[in-house]
Amino acid sequence: MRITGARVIVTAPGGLNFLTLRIDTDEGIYGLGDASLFGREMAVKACLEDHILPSLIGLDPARIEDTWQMLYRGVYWRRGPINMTCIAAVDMALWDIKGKALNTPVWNLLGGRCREGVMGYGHASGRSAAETLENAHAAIESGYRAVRIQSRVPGIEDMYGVPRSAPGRDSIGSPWTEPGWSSAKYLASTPGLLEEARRQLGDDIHLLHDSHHRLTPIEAGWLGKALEGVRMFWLEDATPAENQASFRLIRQHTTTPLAVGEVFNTVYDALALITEQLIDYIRTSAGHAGGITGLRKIAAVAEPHNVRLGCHGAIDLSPITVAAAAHVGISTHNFAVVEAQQHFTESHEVIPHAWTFADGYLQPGDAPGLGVDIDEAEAARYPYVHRYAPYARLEDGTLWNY
Ligand code: GCO
Ligand code: MG
Repeated sequence: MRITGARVIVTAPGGLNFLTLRIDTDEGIYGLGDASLFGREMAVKACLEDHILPSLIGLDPARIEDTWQMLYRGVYWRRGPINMTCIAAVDMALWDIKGKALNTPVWNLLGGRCREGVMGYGHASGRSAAETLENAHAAIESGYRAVRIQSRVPGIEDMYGVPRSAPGRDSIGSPWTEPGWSSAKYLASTPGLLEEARRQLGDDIHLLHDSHHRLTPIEAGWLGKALEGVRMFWLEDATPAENQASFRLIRQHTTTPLAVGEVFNTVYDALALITEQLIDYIRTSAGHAGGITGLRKIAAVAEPHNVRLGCHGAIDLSPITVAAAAHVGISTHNFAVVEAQQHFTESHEVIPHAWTFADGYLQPGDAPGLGVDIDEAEAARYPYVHRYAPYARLEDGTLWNY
């Protein structure tokens, strides 16, 4: 079999941009991969179209590892989100082709099932603690066993992870600003929110929380310590992790489990975190960390260090990345949980899939390959939109981490 063509399909169902790579072969089998990268979509498209796709024509699609190494090791400029998202898309499409060619699901090629389902965590958020907890009860009623709890902090109008003050105010067009972040206010209210969540939701529910890079390492240590009585499943992205040594400091102060790495692209971004056992969960996704091959390399390093995968699965990653997580998750021993934020209805229509999510667990299904497709007529109904994450600023106007 030979690769005869490859192209990128851009669509924004529900207003979120998805990039899908389709690789065609001379035997009529095609594979799909997710190339979505929120806020930098067109850079990924250009990198694929101008630099990567021409080099794939004529290659044997069965040579997944060799192609991965060619695009990673064979190119002078390594790592980085744009490059690794491109590699991810190619890699997923090749696994999809291999599964279809052998008429078996990708999870079977990865070693077969090692669990009955992949636990997914839901989101509960609100503009008050009461609203957040009401939504958490609803998430549990809908079947989730693990829930991420985020609430607006009194005194901060708009912040990551909670409904906006003015619905309709949006990030379309150009980046906009979320002013008034205060770590002091956040730290004053967050332990109480999670204590109340534990009290109301009981001991059987896994509780998660995402600080979204807002804290300094010592503040993160304080928060982790303050949350120890809650027995959190994890505290996510407590501090930015470019400096992996930050986590040594956090670890000295708290036994609250730590998750980090949705913005990482390779195992090297987390090597010290993993080998020094400074974190408990690595958040890398197939979509942003070199595909199924990239994720497996990370899982292999993490396994002997007691670090488990807890993949990023926000709705700006397409249902193809969810499929990849389902196939890796069902067949990888140290896979703990996947973020299972519910996609918009339009996203399911544009990218139909064999994976299902019910009673808190993701199932990859039995379809050959990744079990995904793209309806290009539907996709064409949702043109690209300029959309960015906001800029966070402190109360005095200083730019802060979003
Ligand atoms: C999460 C993430 C997302 C990201 C988003 C960026 O834990 O789900 O933090 O909400 O902010 O995916 O593109
Ligand atoms: Mg996050």
